[in-house]
Amino acid sequence: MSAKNTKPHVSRNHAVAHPHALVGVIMGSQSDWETLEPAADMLSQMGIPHETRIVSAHRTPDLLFEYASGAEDRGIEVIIAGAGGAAHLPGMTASKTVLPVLGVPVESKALKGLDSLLSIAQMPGGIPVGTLAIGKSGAINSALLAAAILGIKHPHIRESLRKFRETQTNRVLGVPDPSATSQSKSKFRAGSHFSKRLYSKRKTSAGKSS
Ligand code: RP5
Repeated sequence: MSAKNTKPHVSRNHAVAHPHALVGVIMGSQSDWETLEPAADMLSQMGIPHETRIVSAHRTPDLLFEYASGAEDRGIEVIIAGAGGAAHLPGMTASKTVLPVLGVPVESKALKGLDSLLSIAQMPGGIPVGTLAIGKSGAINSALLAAAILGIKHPHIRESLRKFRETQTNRVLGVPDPSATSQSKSKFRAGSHFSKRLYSKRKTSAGKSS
């Protein structure tokens, strides 16, 4: 991409494009941002250029078509699409591009996201959407899966992912005792006080019997 062409492109439908984004994170509503923000945070943490946009399958269908059909030409390599309820955004996006589309079911108020999950996962044969878990776990994993996909072509992204996984493993191995976490520290202290009393009782009775 030339230096001249680094300004965000704004179409007549206001689809603002990040000039170097490899991942497009789209969502059906502003209300989905809370769920999708961890995906954007994880992409930032992995050093993956991305853009975030509200694109609604139902409220802005023309924008959805424009975004999905133009993403490949703009250099986007993976699309993460989050939506809730009758969640048609990931599937419709997938129908307009051959880029991999990762769907994040947003937890809906009425059905706790089961509606979103089924709407995204139950695609007809021929148009796949890689469907993640409901809510923030799914959003985080969508970014990690995007990193794995991008890592095939971009070795530095694969190494970022490897580093993330190593750090995560070491963090878990570093605290093998669940009672040592901050939440259970008070219990631990109480337990240790109790143990001390018990120990001194035993010592006393042991002393008596000897
Ligand atoms: C879907 O409808 C969106 O993805 C969102 O999860 C849900 C509710 O949208 P709002 O009514 O909060 O804008 O299209």
